[in-house]
Amino acid sequence: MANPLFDIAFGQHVSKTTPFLRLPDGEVITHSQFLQSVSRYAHLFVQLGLQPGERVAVQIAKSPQALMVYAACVQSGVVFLPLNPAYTAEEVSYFINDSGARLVLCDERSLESIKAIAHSASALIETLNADGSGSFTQKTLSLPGTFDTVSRSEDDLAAFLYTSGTTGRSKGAMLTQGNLLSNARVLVDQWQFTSDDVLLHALPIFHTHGLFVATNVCLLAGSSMLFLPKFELDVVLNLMPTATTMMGVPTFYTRLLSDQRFTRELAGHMRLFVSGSAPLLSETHVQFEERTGHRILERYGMTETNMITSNPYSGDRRAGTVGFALPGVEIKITDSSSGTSLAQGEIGDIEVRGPNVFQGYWQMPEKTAEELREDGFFITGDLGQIDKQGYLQIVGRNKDLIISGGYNIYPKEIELILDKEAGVLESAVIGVPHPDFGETVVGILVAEEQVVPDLDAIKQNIGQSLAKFKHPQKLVLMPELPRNTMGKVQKKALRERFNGLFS
Ligand code: MLC
Ligand code: AMP
Repeated sequence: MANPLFDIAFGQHVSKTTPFLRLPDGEVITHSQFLQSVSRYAHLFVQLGLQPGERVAVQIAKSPQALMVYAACVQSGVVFLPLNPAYTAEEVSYFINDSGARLVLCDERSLESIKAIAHSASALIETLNADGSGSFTQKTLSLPGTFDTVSRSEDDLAAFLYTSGTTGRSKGAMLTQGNLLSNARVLVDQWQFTSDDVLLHALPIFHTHGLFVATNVCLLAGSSMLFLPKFELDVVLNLMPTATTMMGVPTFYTRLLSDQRFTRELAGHMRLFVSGSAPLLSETHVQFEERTGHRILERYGMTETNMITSNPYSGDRRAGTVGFALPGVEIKITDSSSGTSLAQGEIGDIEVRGPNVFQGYWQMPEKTAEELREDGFFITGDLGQIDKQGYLQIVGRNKDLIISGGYNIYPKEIELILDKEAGVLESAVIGVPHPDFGETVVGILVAEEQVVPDLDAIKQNIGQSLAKFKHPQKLVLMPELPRNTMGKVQKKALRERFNGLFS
């Protein structure tokens, strides 16, 4: 096949005048309208001199046009690199330079700050705003609505998704067409998506969940999407009776349950609710079933691996578990130090192998070798156990990571910034339970002798460097950090101490 991902996900719909995207204001974009714009965008990539395999870094709001950029990248063989619009210029600078992006797409409002970064990295820059306007779309208006799809193989790269690391340095996970396609095929089958489905899409599209899981599944099945700019409770409640499925992070489900308008009748037209990206509390699962009669289907995945496991569509969806390995995907539980497989029921590292697993981290062979074994097993950094029936339960993390509202936050990245602040001797960043976001960030600071650090100034400074969702919700001063005999900071003790801060 000439370009497997494009042909199967997008191209198969080229002449369809059926709805693909339904927008909250009632506007409908059909498959063929969508693909005509995609072709125009692909032509512009060629005009701008982009070669297959080169990267396009995209920091724009969620919109139909943003999705068209993804599709145009696939059609022209260019690598799609989506970035959270919440990232600061400092964060974006790292991604542009590290990836060697040839083109940067940003909102007009951030043009001033991003332009200098793009120029110094010798990247081109164009704008694309939330309403679809901008220099990029302007230049595509006169271009043809058909494009000769560039030939690609399943081993060619389709996307780079940056994922932060325990060292504080983000890594570009390289995902191939085959990684994305194999996973979407399995999920369509497992979750029984068809062209009758209408997915309530309220997730961001710069992460695996909203971009690949939601969008690729709908494309492969020919389903349509109610495409919302973000999760807004009123809008979601209003539109739910016209949808059949929803994918969300646990915060979506706790927010729905917190509203009395969310009733069994309102969810009556829905056939499936999927949750992932962060742990779904068993009590949320139970409350949801009591309220709606639906059992949320929880699944487990990662940027590097796409989806790994899923609870069954037809069988027992078990609260507190993430189900079984997907067809074609192998999982095993191993001993952290030796890497050997553990007996059934024991707790250890979750490792995964299959066509879903990425190719490695961009220009970081040592990091890749640390996490991706030669035999193809990827060490997820999550700890789990498999019960007698084969259900996987995630019991913890072997990596210092906080998941807030489905966003991953690596404490090291924040600690490196806090440690540089005036009057701060050292810091420790932890995640503590939060009623809305599941976990939230707390920064613990130890002051230099005889100094009282200015916490307000520190908060302000953090804003220059880090996206809002990574900011500590609270900064606390302590005389010293608890350490074990090896001198390692005991974060568990800190988490226990500050456990009730937000409850
Ligand atoms: C927003 N804020 C957050 C936040 N989201 N803070 C911490 N954690 C978050 N996740 C900040 C805002 O900047 C704002 O700051 C304040 O919190 C309140 O905003 P809000 O309006 O209540 O938040 P909202 O915009 O509604 O966003 C919450 C959310 C959103 C949960 C809807 O974060 C979201 O869509 N999360 C999904 C993340 C996701 O897609 N993850 C998938 C990763 S892929 P202020 O101070 O300005 O008010 C992956 C693999 C897999 O993990 O398995 O799927
Ligand atoms: P990311 O790096 O953003 O792709 O996030 C991947 C991480 O999210 C995994 O390593 C897990 O720690 C976590 N995760 C994803 N799905 C689940 C789930 N259903 N339950 C618990 N944790 C999850």
